[in-house]
Amino acid sequence: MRLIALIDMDYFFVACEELRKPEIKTKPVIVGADPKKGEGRGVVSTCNYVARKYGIRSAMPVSIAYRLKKDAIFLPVDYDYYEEVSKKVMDIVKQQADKFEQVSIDEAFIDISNRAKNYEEAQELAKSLQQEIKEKLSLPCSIGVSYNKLMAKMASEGAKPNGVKVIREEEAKQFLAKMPIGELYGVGKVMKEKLESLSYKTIGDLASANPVELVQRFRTYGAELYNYANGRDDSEIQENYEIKSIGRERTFENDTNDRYEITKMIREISKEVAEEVKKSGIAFKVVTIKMRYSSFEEHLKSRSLRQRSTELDEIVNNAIDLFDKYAEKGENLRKIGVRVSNLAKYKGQKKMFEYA
Ligand code: TTP
Ligand code: MG
Repeated sequence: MRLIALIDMDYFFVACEELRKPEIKTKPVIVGADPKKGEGRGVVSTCNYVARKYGIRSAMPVSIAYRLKKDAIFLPVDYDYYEEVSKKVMDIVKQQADKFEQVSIDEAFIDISNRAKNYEEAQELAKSLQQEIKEKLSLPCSIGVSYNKLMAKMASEGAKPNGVKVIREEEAKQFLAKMPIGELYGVGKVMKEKLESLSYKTIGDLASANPVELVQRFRTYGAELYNYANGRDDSEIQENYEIKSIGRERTFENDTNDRYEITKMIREISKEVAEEVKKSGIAFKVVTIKMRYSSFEEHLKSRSLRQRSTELDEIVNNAIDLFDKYAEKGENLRKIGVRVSNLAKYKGQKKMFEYA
């Protein structure tokens, strides 16, 4: 029998901060953009459960978080540190797995079918893994256990915080039926609204829909949605999932040294790169531009950012800066490319239907 677990760390970025600043543990803590006394423009990356009591949530504008709790502790994102902690967590998790797939900085699927014979044994394994992470690293996590990745993920949501939840195959449909459609794995905000406007309000509504209609409407996503709503997911644990870089390049219609035209092209291709970055839920540390001249000579210039980013502006500004600094002035360019690398996953693919 197939047994899959999803380990998801609780309020991860803040939990990491609490490790090195234990005195903040009992206070509302937010990691994210600088609130600048309510004028800040960025968002909350995450917050601890004390802060969640005031209604503060991930992805909320930090200005609103500030309004909800002015004297909360606001800390900047220190991605490199969280990644160090994440490596330690994942090293422990890997040891308990037949197969291991890290899906974001704080989440991993493991296949435990050869280590547990049934749901009871799988639950014991999950509890002891949770205990081991707590003892060795003083970090809380939640673990979902089920018969496929989809349901393990759904179970982990139900296990939060600091719990272990098992969903047996025979319980799955009932577990899903009453849940709002937005809770289904893979359904983001846009898809949620689309589905609701078609009167699919609960996962159960979708589970009993006509699959042919869903496919007509949403192509292959329709079939996947239907399967998910019914608790079906055959996808395997993908070991060593890794993309090394994301980039685009384009050849000019006519070779050019016109700064306006070149920076316009840089903006265009950066936008495509940023879209792909968002879609894959990764953050990058290095921005590179490639300049190929009419002579076919090729120059690559890179810049390493102080912190990992997911932002279009960071790509565009650095790419244009690199161009201004390093381009051979007066030489015609034949082709230009923009690439980001030194990537790390920071989010699961909860929004994969957003792009349907
Ligand atoms: P999550 O596992 O979604 O959130 P969490 O670990 O903070 O909280 P929970 O207890 O509910 O699991 O995301 C993991 C980390 O990814 C999170 O600590 C911060 C980061 N993150 C963002 O930067 N932006 C976001 O919108 C989300 C959801 C997470
Ligand atoms: Mg988490």
